[in-house]
Amino acid sequence: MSKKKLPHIINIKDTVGVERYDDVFREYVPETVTDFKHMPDQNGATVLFKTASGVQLKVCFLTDSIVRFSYTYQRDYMKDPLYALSDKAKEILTQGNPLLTIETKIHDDHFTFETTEIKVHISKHDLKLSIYYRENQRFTHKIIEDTEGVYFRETLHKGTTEIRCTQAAPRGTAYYGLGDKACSLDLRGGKYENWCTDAYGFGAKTDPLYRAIPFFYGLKEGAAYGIFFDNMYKTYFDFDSSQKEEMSFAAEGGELTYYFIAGPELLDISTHYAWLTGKPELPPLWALGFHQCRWSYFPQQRVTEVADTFRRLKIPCDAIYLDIDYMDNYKCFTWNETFFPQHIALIHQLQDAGFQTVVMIDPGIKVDDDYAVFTEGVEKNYFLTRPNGELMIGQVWPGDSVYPDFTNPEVRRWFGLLYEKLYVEDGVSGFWNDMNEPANFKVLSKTIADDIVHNYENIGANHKKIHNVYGQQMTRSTAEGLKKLKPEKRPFLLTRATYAGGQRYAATWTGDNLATWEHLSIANRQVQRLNISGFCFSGSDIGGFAEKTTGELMVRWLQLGAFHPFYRVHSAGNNASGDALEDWNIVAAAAKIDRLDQEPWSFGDNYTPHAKAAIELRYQLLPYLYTAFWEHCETGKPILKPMVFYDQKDTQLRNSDTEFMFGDYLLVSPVLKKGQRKQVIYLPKGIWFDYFTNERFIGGNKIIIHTPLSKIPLFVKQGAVIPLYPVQQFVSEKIID
Ligand code: MIG
Repeated sequence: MSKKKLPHIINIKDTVGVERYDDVFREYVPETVTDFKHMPDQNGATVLFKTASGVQLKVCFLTDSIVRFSYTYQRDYMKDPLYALSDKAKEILTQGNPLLTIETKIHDDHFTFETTEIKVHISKHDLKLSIYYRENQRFTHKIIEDTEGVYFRETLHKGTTEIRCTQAAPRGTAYYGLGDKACSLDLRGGKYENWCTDAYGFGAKTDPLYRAIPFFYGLKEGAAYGIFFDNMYKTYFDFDSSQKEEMSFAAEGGELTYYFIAGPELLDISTHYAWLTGKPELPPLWALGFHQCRWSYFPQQRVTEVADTFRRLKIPCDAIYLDIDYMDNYKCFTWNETFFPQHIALIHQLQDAGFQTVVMIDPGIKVDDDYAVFTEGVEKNYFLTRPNGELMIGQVWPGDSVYPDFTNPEVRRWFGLLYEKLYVEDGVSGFWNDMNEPANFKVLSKTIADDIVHNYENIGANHKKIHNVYGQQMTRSTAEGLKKLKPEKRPFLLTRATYAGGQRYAATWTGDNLATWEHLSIANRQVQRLNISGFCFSGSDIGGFAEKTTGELMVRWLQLGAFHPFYRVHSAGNNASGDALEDWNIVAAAAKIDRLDQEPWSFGDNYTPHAKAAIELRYQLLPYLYTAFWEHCETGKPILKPMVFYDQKDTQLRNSDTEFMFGDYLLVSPVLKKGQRKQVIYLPKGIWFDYFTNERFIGGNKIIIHTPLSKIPLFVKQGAVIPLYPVQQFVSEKIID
C-alpha cells in the first residue's frame, strides 16, 4: 500500500500517530461567546468578548464615528506603541472618551451597541459583525458585514503566519485609498500589498511601492465608510478580485486590529481618519514654493549657476536640493570638501538670494572606523543586529553600511541631534530622508532580512514586524530632532518611505518615476490618492526621475505640479539606480555627452515661457494653497480631492481620476497626453467659471476646452473668493509672512 504524499506544511488535524512533518499549522476562528464584559471606567465604551475557540475580541468606541475592533487568539493582547495613532486617539484608547455614551443591548443571539452615528451588531455564535447607519432615524442601512469574518493561522515553527478578515463587497461598491498605489482610482477588482519597497522605475501596475498606508474607503450607493487596518506587517487587500462580492484584508502576523470609520460622507471619513492618525504641522511657506532638485548639483559653482539662472530668468524658486554627492563618501552629516569647499558661504549666499537649501540624509551609515557616527553607534549598540548579535551590514551608497534602529527611543534622540551641525551651524533649512524602506542593494528582496532584531520601544520585535514603520520612525527621529534644535522653526522634512500616521512628521514624494507621459498620469493619480490617505503634503519628481524628458512633457508636468502641495523638479540626470553600480563608468561617460539637464529653462524658447508661467501661477495661488493647508492642519480635510469626493452621489465621478479639486473651490483638469490641444471635461453640479477667461459653465455637463501648451484648464466654483499674491521670485520677496 503506497503512503499518501503530504504537503510540507499540513493541518494539525490531518496529522497521524507518531508521524513527523516539516511544519504543522492550525487555524482559529471565533466561536460561541463564552464571556462578555465592559472594561471598567470607560462609559461602556470598551467591551471584551471571549469565545470557545480562544479567540477574543476587544471593541473600543473612540468617538461616535470611530470604533476599534481588535481580535487575537493569544492569551493576551500585545502592548504595541501604536505608531500610527495621534496622541489624542491614544489617550482616548487608554482612558476612554468622557463625552461618549454607548447604548448596549443584549439580545438572544446577538449584542448591539449604538452611538449617535452607528449601530454595531455582533453575533453570539461566531462574533460576526455588521454595522448600520441611520435611515430616517432608524439604524436600518447596513454598511458593512462580515461574511467569512476573522481567521488566524499559525504554524508550530513560525507562529502566526496569516490573519484575515473577509467582508461583503456588494456589487457597485467602489474602493479608494491605500496611499501611493499607481493604478486607477477605484481599487475594486484588484489585489494590493503594503510593504515599503525601493521601487525604482515602477509602473502603473507595480505593487507594492514605497509606502504602507493600510487605509481604504468603501462607497456604495452614495454612502461611504472607512477602514484603517492598523497592522505593521506586510498587509494584503483584495477588493473582490475573484468576483464573489467579497473583500478581505490580511496580514502576515500580529493581531487583527482595525478601525471602522463612519461616513456617510467621504470627506467626513478623511477628517475622522486624520483625527485618528494625526495631522501635520503647517509647513513654512517657502516649502510650498517651487523647488529645484537633481541628482546631484555639484560642485558648488554649479549650484550657484543654477540659482543665478533662476533669478536672471525671473523664474520663481524657493529651494535648491543637494543630493548624496554633497557628502564625503556618502557619509551622512559630512561635507565633501572638494566639491563644497565653502559650503557655509554657499548656503548664506543662496539664502541672501531667497533660496533655502535642502540636503539628503540616508539611513545607511558607512562602516568606517574613522567616522564618528559609525563608531559611536557601534559602541552604544544603536545599529540593527542579527538574531545572534552580529552587526547587520548591508549594501547601500557608502558600500558596507549599518542601519540605526529607529524603533529604539534612545537611537531616535541620538540620530535626531546629529543634524545639529547641518541645521544650526551650516544653515541648511530642510532635509530629505531617502532609502528608508530601508533599501539594500544586491539582494532580490531589496531590503534587509525578516529576522533582523529591533528594540521596538524596549518590547523587542523582528524586522518582519517593523519593516513598514522603519521609514516612519526615521522621520520621527529627524522631525523631533529638528524641533529640539530650533524650537522656534517649523521644520521641513521630506521622506520616501512611511507608514500611516507618518504625515505628522514629513512630506513625501512618489519616488523614482520615469520621464514618460504615462507617468504624468500616474503622478496625477498618486498625489490625489495620497491626499485622501492622510498625506496631503506630497508630489512627484516633475519631468520624471529616470530617462530623458521633453519640453512638452516638462511643461505639462509643471502645470500639474503647480497644484500639488509639494512642487519639485527632480531627475536622475545620468546617474543610475543602485543596482547598476557596476556600470558606473559607463554612466559617467554618458554624462559627459549629455548631462540631461532638467531645469525649467532646459528645453529652449518654445517651452521656457510656459514653464515659467506655470510656476508663476503657483506663486499667485500661494495664499489660497496656504489657507487650504491650514484648514487641512486644523480639520484634516484633504487639500486635493478626487472628484468623487466633491459629489459622491454622482456616479459619473466614481472612477474619474483626471480632474480633481484643489482646495474647495478650484477644479483642475490637467492635460496628460502628448500633443493634446483640446480636452473634454465633465464638470460636476454647480456653476463654474474658467479661471483665465471668466467664461461661465453650468455643471452636470461635458464641455470642450482648447488646451494650447500655455493652458491648464482651471475652473472656479461660483461664489468662491480666491486670494492671490503678486508673482514673487521667492515667498518673502515682496510679502513678508
Ligand atoms: O538609489 O540619492 O529616490 O530621488 O536622487 C538611488 C540618489 C538613491 C533615490 C531617490 C532619488 C535620489 C537617489 N536615491
